[in-house]
Amino acid sequence: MKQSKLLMPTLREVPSDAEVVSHQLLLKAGYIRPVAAGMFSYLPLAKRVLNKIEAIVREEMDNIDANEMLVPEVLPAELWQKSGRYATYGPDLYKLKNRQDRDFILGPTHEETFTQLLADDIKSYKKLPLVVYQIQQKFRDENRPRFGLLRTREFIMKDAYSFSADEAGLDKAFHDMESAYTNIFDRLGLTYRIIVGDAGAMGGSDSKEFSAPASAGEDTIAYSDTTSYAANLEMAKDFYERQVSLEAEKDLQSIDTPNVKSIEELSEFLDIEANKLAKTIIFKADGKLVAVVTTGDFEVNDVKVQNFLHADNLELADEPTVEKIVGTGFGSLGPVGLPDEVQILVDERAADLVNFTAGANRDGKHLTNINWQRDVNLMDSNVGDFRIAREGDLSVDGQGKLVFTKGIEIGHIFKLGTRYSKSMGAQVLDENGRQKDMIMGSYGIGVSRLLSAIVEQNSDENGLIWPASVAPFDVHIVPVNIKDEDQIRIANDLETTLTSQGFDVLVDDRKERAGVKFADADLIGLPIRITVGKKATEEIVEVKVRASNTNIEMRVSEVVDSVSVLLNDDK
Ligand code: 9G3
Repeated sequence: MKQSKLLMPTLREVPSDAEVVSHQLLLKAGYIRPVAAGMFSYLPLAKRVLNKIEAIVREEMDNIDANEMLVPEVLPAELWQKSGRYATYGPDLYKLKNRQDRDFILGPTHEETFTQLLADDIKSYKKLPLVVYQIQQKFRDENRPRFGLLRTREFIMKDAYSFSADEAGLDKAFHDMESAYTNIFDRLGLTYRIIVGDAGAMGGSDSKEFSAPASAGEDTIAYSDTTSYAANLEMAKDFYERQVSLEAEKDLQSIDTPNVKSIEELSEFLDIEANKLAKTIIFKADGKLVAVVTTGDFEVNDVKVQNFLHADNLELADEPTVEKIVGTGFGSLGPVGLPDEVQILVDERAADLVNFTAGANRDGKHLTNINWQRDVNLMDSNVGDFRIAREGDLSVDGQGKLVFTKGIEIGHIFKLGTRYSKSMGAQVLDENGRQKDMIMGSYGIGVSRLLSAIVEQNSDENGLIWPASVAPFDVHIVPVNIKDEDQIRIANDLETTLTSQGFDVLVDDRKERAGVKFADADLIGLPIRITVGKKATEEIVEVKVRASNTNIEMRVSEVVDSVSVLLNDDK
């Protein structure tokens, strides 16, 4: 392709709202342009990279006998009313009306769509297992889209769904997907960690997350500094063994704590360590109030709470709601005297507190010498790990300390079970003629997010550095002076020969100074650059490998073989 024909609007400066390297470089190099907050156009260079990423994804999906399909992006609300998610998903779910005033959504994911399709057409276990997938735009009205393609309101996802008649079928699909994902991410040249989803139950897993280390990553990964334990901070567990205290129970006392709201203020006011105080946070889980109690030195982990409750939607209750139901604001909440409608979950560290202090659920008052057995009707089944693990704490495997790092979630695979087959009526007759819910798995890769993840792991101060497997073009031919006959002849001959060898070639035929051409070449980051300059008269050109920044002079006749070697090493 001739660069004079390529839409590649590079920028001198980068807009200040671009905070991470991948966002800055993809804008500067003319790969993406914003249309609205969290919505981007993929310009020709980005589209070429996406095509190559998707081709690799397709190859690996087809290798495990997954069926590529494509379902509508606009979905009837009825489909999500059947699963119950239409009501429980909050503002992230795009909703719209059609001309007959019927309710529709923009699909954020497609468990319901595919499960309904299978439910309608697959009735016998003999037809299972089946794996289907698509590569398609998803829509999530993120509250705070940011970091370019890392968190958007529209994004391209490969979403796959497996349907089987038994657990063994699910385990096989899950295993096949995991190995397909490792092939994909390896071929993309990405560094990544595989994180067991339910980190608590070491060993067996109901989900695995693929996390690419990067400072721009929004996820915090906690890993043990001496073992292979690694978990998303949302799920990470520190080591804790339940204790029984021998301290004698003291009488419950109410104390006036005017204007004492936070744990720090309370700790100061009473001169009691935070780990001896109880912190109470109230959530709305699918509309119901839940109070979660932890010791004052830990934060409540809302993901662990949501998973424990199997809630579709979990959000903090707002203060007016809390005041109406509990009778006090955030600063005086505690486990004693909560209305029966408020379920209480207690972190195990807080459950071991004796004669402890917490809000009295009355403005400006706290209670001291609280003891669980006597003062709170707490069900043992509501005691668990509801805390956010802390860096430096002992890792849950009892070895090593937890270390935190930032990661980009590039893939996530889930054992779903029958949650959707039940609600969508996807059953098959088993070998004994009995109706059985199909057993499902769902498997996602953030395809457009991968663009940014690759850039976050492959760039330098001059610009992008594409691995050969996904580069928009394989070779960048840069004739320095387009008025020089020798240079143009050699450039065109090389383009013809390399193209005939199956390489994608970009020729910078623009009327630009050499400096501009070289800077743009480094910026857009093609793996191999061939500079055709003064030595063209001697049939000598310069080959530059972008990744290692090395320059090699060679005869024109050697170029094609060298390019094959240099690129196939990387492909
Ligand atoms: C929604 C909205 C946002 C969502 C979801 C639903 C995340 C939602 C989880 C998944 C699970 C898997 C198939 C591919 C792999 C991931 N954000 N999730 O279900 F309505 Cl607004 O998407 N889905």
